Amino acid sequence: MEKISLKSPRLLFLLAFLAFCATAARADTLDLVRQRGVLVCGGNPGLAGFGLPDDRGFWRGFDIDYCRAVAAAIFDDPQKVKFIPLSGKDRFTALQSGEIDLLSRNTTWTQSREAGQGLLFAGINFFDGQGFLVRKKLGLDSVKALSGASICVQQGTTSELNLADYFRTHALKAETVVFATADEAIKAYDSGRCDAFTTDGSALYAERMKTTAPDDHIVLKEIISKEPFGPVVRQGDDRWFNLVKWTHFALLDAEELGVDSKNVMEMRQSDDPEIRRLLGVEGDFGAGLGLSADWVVRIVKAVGNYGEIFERNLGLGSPLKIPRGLNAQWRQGGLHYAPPVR
Ligand SMILES: N[C@@H](CCC(=O)N[C@@H](CS)C(=O)NCC(=O)O)C(=O)O
Repeated sequence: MEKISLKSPRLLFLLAFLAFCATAARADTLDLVRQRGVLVCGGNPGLAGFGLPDDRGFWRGFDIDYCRAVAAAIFDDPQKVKFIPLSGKDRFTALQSGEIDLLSRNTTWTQSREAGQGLLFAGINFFDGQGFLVRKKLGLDSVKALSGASICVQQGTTSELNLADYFRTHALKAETVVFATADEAIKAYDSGRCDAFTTDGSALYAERMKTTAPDDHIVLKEIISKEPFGPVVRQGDDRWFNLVKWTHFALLDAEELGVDSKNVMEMRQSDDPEIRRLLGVEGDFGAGLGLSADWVVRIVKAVGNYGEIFERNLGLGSPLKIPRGLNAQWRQGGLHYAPPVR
């Protein structure tokens, strides 16, 4: 075996590398982001409504607005974000390696993605479930009727795993055809390579628009899984985790309390103690996050509250026309229920 001397360049390199890793593991993300002057966010480059650069390269979408909300909380400027386009397969490595500070890309919260990969989900910002897109003319009315069909699906997603589970547990046969990107999968489906295309219900709305004749396709009513999406950070930096988590809660609390991008400045004069705390008029709830007291004012001024973000990107006024459904506030029969700022 080769001996390594204490002065060996390889040993010195190894020690330097270990020291670098230890520093990176302990690094304070908020400090790094401030020094850099920009937040680095991993986003979806191809999913209308969630993440997609427009013709001029300006990133838009529900997940994109979450990155902008965090940038607004830190810099009072929602444009101080650099977006890194990530595929379903590459998204977690980009976060683990430190290439991005935050992953915000229609990512389903699962146990193994969190506990098994050194990551933390900062909350659930979109409640979804997996569905199927099929040709209307087939006259199908249930997923079970797809037995024996070929189904297009994207690699590295929960959609791929759920599909296998569902067909096995229901003793159905399917030919699964796997693609690296959604574009390839939907093109293959559209060209007739598959009888169905499966993914998150929300993405089916967006992907159907990419087919040559969107009206020739329908989304089956059945949902075969739970797909709770949320922003993701690395483990080991509690303050950063809290900052992202409370940005999400603040967006929800603002909606619940009727604070929006148009009225946020005048709402600072409100007598309601909950609104006064949220907007930093009473108390200092930003300090624990490393932010100034008016952190929520900055967020809401820049991107609006949760409801505004939803409507602009996904809601009935957007091309996707997704109803609030489970994504309504708890008082409206939905599942969104944010802890209070107090
Ligand atoms: N929510 C699921 C699926 C996420 C996913 O990647 N969905 C596809 C839906 S079509 C997508 O966004 N693809 C966009 C792309 O690869 O350009 C997960 O976290 O695994």
